[in-house]
Amino acid sequence: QEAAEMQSWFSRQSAAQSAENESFGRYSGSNVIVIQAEAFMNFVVGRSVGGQEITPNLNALLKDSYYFSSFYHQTSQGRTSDADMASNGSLYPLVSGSVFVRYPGNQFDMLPAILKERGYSANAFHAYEGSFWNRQIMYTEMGYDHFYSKKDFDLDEPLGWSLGDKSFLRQSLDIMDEEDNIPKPFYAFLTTLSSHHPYLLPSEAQELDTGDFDGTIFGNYLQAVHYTDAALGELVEEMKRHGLWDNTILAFYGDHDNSIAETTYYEQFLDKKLSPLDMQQIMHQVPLLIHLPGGSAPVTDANPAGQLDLTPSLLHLLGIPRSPYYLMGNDLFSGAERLVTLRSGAFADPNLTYLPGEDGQFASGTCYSLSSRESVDTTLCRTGFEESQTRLQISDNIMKYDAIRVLRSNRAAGK
Ligand code: GP9
Repeated sequence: QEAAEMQSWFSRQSAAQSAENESFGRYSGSNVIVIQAEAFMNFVVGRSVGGQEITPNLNALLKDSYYFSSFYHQTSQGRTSDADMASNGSLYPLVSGSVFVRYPGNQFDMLPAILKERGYSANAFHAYEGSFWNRQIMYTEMGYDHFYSKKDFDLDEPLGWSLGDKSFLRQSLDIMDEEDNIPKPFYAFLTTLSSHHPYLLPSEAQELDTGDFDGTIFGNYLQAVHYTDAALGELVEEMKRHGLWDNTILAFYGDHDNSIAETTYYEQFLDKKLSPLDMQQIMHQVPLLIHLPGGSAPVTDANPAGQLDLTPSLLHLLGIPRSPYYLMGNDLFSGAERLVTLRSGAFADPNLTYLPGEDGQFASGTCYSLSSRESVDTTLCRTGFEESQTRLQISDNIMKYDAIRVLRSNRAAGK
């Protein structure tokens, strides 16, 4: 694509996906805490096993939060790092490899850097080796003041690969709340780890009775998600204790699926037969919760949304116009209709979902109506397919040609 074509796509998207409505800037100056939760999928939300809620804390928070119940992870081979890139940089993952590893030196418009321009401090927290997914380097490029990695935490709750999420979140909040460390307002990005494959928690941390799933990887997964949910509940209590609850936007979302692809587990858990469309949605949807300072009436937004939408949406709440930035996602608070594209070329809009076939050619895919959940004439999905291909191509060119650098310099030169 020519730079001019890319620029005009961004200008169109920015105009379509922003609105200076009543929520624009309503939370201007608030702190922002974003929690990216490992393998935390949407199908567990509001569900129970053996009469026990799997995510009681998330369920309770939803009572005064926004809940995006058809929120897609948009990751590919770069897994957790792709989720981070999509959410903080509003760009797609690569077909192969991770942007964090392959293109850390490119120019991007990243949420931490944007907020720093507005007087925020910005810090990343993840209790694992700093070099994993090239975070140590990428986080500097992204504009964070500091990346608190494994070496910065007291390993007082060893669990799985590293520190348990309960201690991780508690210690992160203690760090965040020391004014000398982190001036306010702040942006904090936290990546959890305890619910990582293969989901084996020590027996004392297993609090669910998973019944027939006991001893299976699926049962272990439910235990792990339940543990992370408990860690979230403790974090909320700590935020209240630290006086951070009423002046902070809290966003919580899952990074990607759990890699457990056997349909039978989900059929048994949900007690119904599942279609290919059902399975695609289960494997690609993660929850997004946004709790606003002071809380809100509960809002469930069931229209498709995705990780690329996080940064434009947070900017909206903070009253920061997106127009100067090269962000591809939707603004979830603009009221505009949304298209959500996955790396595979699958997409969802409010009416249709397209699932590509083996060869990726348009005609071999299947187009579904979301109201009937039946397949419909494939040509109904052509416009969404073509626009999705355009988006993926633009994102790929941004990576390959460091195109945001070019677009910025063209703009500075008045071209
Ligand atoms: C490790 C963690 C896991 O630091 O983020 O990443 P994943 O294996 O899920 O991509």
